[in-house]
Amino acid sequence: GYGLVGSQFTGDDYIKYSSKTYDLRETNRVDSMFKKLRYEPMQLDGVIHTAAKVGGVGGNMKYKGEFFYDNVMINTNVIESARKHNVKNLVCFLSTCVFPDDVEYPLTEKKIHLGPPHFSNYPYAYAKRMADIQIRAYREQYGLNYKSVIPTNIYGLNDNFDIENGHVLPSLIHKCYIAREAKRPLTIWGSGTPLREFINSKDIGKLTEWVLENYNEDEPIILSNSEEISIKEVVEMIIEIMNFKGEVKWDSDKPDGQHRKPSDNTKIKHYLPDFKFTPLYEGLKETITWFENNYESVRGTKCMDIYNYN
Ligand code: GFB
Repeated sequence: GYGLVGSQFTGDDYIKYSSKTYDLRETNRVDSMFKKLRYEPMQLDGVIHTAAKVGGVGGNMKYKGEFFYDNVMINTNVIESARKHNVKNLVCFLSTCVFPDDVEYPLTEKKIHLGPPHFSNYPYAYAKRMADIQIRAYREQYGLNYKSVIPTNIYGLNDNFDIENGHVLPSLIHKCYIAREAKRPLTIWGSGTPLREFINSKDIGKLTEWVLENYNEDEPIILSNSEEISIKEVVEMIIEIMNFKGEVKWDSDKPDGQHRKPSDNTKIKHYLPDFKFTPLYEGLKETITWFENNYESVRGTKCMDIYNYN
């Protein structure tokens, strides 16, 4: 409830728990959580399940076993315990990395299982695909209004800015901050040619609330603005916003990950034709301002002494 996505759901309408209180990999702890919810004063209308072991291409390639086990246990426990405790409505998060690496573009909701995912994050991708299977099975057997969303790369406030294991935008913002403060070169991973779609966590919050209240289909729904940008172009945006004047280096020993994952947002645009996605430049400016104003308390900034970063 307090991470990149969960922190978007605030106010008296929500009861939120953090992984420090309930380790969702432990079945009995998840059951205790749902039992506790029974004694809360408010009617439980539904569950937005945002918990996951997540990371960028670096974390996914380094911790393949953990990414598989943790996410399979978290999702299996939450979906099964919600059912056992009579929860009727649940939204689960997949990711655009679940799609096959070799499939006809654009990526639509029907193509999830049409081939193996990219080697850089297959454990995480398969774990997320199993949540899709579990939800379809529970809808058929129990008639539950459980569904899943497929967000593209999410960025925003309260993200994990760890340089080694974080996603690309928070990692680059953090590295650019260090390079600027320590007057050192800014090193970018890979070739810069891969393409990504980025969606602001505020938009994900609004779209997910709509899905909880209005969407009830077996098939997941993609949440994306379907606007691709190259890593190189997004680096230029970050450098401009952060007023970095130093040298930029490219580390070709680091992975490019998937070359692209162009998602088709026809379905969400059909339901919400007037939804306005946050422009990337505006979203990055807000995220960078927040990061610089909160540096000491931001997740992932304790990973190093900024003046010893090379
Ligand atoms: O967000 P990211 O790490 O993961 O983006 P994916 C990786 C892309 O950004 C690669 C480039 O093309 C990298 O070469 N990049 C450049 C960097 N500099 C950096 C850097 O300093 N840090 C990082 N992390 N990347 C993830 C999946 O894939 O997408 C997850 O692994 C999840 O499971 C997430 O699905 C949404 O976009 O490649």
